Parts: sequence; structure tokens; C-alpha cells
Amino acid sequence: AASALAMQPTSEADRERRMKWWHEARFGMFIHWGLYSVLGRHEWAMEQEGIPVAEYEKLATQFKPKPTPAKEWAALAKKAGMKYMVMTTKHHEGFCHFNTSTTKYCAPKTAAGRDLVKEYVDAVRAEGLRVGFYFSLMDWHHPDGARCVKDEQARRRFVDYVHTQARELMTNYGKIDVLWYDVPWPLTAEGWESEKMNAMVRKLQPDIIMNNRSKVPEDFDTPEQRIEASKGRNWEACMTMNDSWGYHKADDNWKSPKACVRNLLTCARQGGNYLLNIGPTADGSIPPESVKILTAVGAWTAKNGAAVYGTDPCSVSRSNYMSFTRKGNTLFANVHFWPGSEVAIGGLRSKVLSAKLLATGAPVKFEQEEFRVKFTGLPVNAPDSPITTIAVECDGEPKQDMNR
Ligand code: H79
Repeated sequence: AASALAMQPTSEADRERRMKWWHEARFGMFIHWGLYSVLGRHEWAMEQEGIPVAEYEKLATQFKPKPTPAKEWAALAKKAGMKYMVMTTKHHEGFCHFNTSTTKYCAPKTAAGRDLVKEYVDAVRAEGLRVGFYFSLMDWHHPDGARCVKDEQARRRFVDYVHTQARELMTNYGKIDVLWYDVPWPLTAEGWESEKMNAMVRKLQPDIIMNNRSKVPEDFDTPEQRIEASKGRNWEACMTMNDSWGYHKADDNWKSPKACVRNLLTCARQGGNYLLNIGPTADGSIPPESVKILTAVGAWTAKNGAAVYGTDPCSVSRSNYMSFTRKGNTLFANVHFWPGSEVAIGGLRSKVLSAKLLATGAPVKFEQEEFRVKFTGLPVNAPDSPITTIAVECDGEPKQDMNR
């Protein structure tokens, strides 16, 4: 009885069982795709420009994706070193990519003419990646989506609508690994009947992990556009490569591959995940800038993945030119600003046994003093790009103490 209790779906033991793959994965792809991709002015255009529902709906006639764009997304995710994907099955605009009994405002019943969630699921699985569904609770299209706060009849209809869609998503596509709710405005957890909805989800998908945005904490927290570790909670930072989630043709504020790898390492160091977004165009094409960035990130993860996947939280943090990650007794010194032929760490209170360049396995010479360890005889220019990782084998868990 005690062990049965310990394996209740929300018990810590069961949670850790369900989340093991996710912790090891560290890196996932977010995909924001919808009718806003036709406009190419950010996924909040409908709300921010005040576009009337009847006018916005017409975008569905122009939403005609090319055959199986999800295959391109999944191939790029795999190449980038991402281990799971999370696609918008329905964003705030209310348009469903899946076949649903609840509305005609969905891809199979409009110009797209097919179930884009099924296509996505098949493509993700074919690459051996884990499948995630983003699902917005807030809905600008449904007539009850806003009045449900003040009108109990409307709330009942709307909650039934949302729960039915969640049930369809959890029933019609086989095993789903992540359910990623978004924006619970305007209701409370009670209003959404989130406990009931999530219990239904767990019954249909016993191994699924859920985020915290149905106003029930569930399995993991979701800092957005920032990296902030949650104390005592699993967490995943979701971030864009420019300043928009949905396709925005004029947004040219792209991050560098180095910035993306640094963000991945910052998450990994603190035991979190990094969910990095692409915003495909209406036909499903990935913006070339995103392809370029993720290809460069993938060239790095292919050689340096040991510094990311399955790593443990790392307490070593002090440097102005490297970020640190750790696996067991191995410290990964990830140098983002290469200082030259010598790299030094202060306050490392562990004995260094050996060091090598992670990408090539080339041994690195070192001298350890009481307070400082110096890695010497290195090339003047950074040997790897955009970050060079030195794997440092220590005699115990690498720790840093800056007090001399
Ligand atoms: O899907 C992406 C974004 O479109 C969505 N989340 C990521 C993953 C998002 N962007 N911004 N926000 C959510 C902020 C939400 C602001 C809100 Fe509100 C505050 C929603 C509810 C309260 C604005 C103000 C809408 C209603 C009141």
C-alpha cells in the first residue's frame, strides 16, 4: 500500500520517473504556427491591432501549408541537438491545427484540409524525438472566451469546449510526452476546473508531464524570455531567437548562435531545460536565420553534448569568460570569450586529475596552485566555435570557494 501511494501520479517518486527523459534532454524546440503566420506581424497581432473576429477568420482561407513541413522542423531539431518538440496545437487566436468535434475553425475543415497535429506527431516520432503539445486556454475567437468570467452559463460552455479539445488531443494521437498549457486568463483554476482536466489528461496519458500554466503547479515551471531557476521545482526557460514567437517578417533582432548556446548552458548549470522557438511562415517554412542559428548550435552540440545532456546542477559559477556545467566529478569549462593560450579558474577546491578539449579529446596541460588552476599551452585563438569546452576531471565534485 505504501508503494502504491508513493506512485500516485503527482507523488515526487512518480514525477521523477516521468521526468527522467526530460531532465536528460535539456534542450527542446518550441514551434509557434497559426493564422498569425499569414500576417507575419507577431502572434498577438489580432489582439494588439484590434482585428475583428470575422475579419481574422478569413486568414484561414490563406493558410495552405506545403506538404509535411513538420518533417523539416523535426530534422532541424534533431540536427540542433534538441530532444523534444512542443508545437502550438491552438494559440490564443483559437484556430485549431487538429481535427476537433468542437468547431469548424480548424485546419482539417479549412483551406489546409488536413490534420496538422497528426502530421507533426508523425514527423517528430520519425526523428526519434519526444512529442509535446502547446495548448492555449485563453481564446480570442470563442464567443464565451472573455464573457465566461461574469456569465456562469458561458463559463460552463467554454470549459466544456476546452476540456473536450484537451480530451481529443490526449486521445487521438497516441502517446504524448508533454502538455504545455498557456495563458489561463481570464479564469481561476477553479473556473477552468483545471484539477479535473488534468486528472483526465493523466488518465489518458499516464506518463505525460504538464507545465504550470493551468494555474495548478503540476510538473514544471515555465519562466518566459528569461532564465530563472525555480527552487525545489523542475523548470524550463522558453525563449525566442528574435523578439517574436509567431512569424514576424520584419523582426530582425536575431540572437547569435553563441547567445543560444550560452543560454542552453546557463539552464543546464542550474538543472533546467531550454525550449527554443521557431516561428515558421504560413506555408511551414522555417525562417532562414533560424535555420542558420540552429545549424551552428547543432555543430556545437554534436561535439560538446556531454557538457549538456544528463548533466547535474553545478555550483561552480565564477568567471567572466566561461560558463560551467558538471556531470559527476567532471567540470565542463565552457569558454565563450577565449582569453588566449591560458585559461584560469579561481577557488576550485577539487584536485584536477586531467583535462582535455571536449570536441577533439586533445589533452590540455594544467598547473594547480592552492587557490588557482591554470590550463596552459592552449591555442591563441579559440579552437572551437562558438564556445570551446574544456572537460576537467576532478577527484570529487568540483566546487568553488572564493575565500582565499
Ligand atoms: O505563446 C507565447 C506568447 O504568445 C504567450 N506565451 C508564449 C509562450 C504570451 N505572450 N505574452 N504573454 C503570453 C503575456 C500574457 C499577458 C497576459 Fe493578459 C496578462 C495574459 C493575461 C494577463 C493581456 C493582459 C491579456 C489579458 C490581459
